[in-house]
Amino acid sequence: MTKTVVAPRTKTKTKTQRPPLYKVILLNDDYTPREFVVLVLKAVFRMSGDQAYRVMMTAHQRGACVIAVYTRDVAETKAKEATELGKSKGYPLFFTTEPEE
Ligand code: TYC
Repeated sequence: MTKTVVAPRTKTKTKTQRPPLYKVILLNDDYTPREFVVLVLKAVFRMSGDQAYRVMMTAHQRGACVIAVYTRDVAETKAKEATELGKSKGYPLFFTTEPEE
C-alpha cells in the first residue's frame, strides 16, 4: 500500500485586530447659544464652520446628533473636553459617548 504524505499548511493568515469604536453624541439643550455650540465643534472636533453648523442644527431639531467615531479613549476625552468648555461658560452643553454596534 502506498502512503500519501500531505504537506502541513505553512501559511498563516494574519487578522488585523481593530479596537472597538465609540460614538460621540451631542445633546440639545435650551440654553447654550447656537454660536457657542458651533465654536466648540470647530475647536474640539476640527469641523469646518459649515459642518459644525449642520451638526448643531441637527441636534437642535432632533434632540441629539452623532458627531464622530473614535477609539474609546479619544471619544471620552473629546466628549469631556467639549462638555467642560460649556461648563466653563456656565452652559449645560453636553456630549456623551456610546459604543458603536
Ligand atoms: N437649542 C439651543 C438654542 O436654541 C442651541 C443648541 C443646539 C444647544 C444644539 C445645544 O446640542 C445643541 N439656543
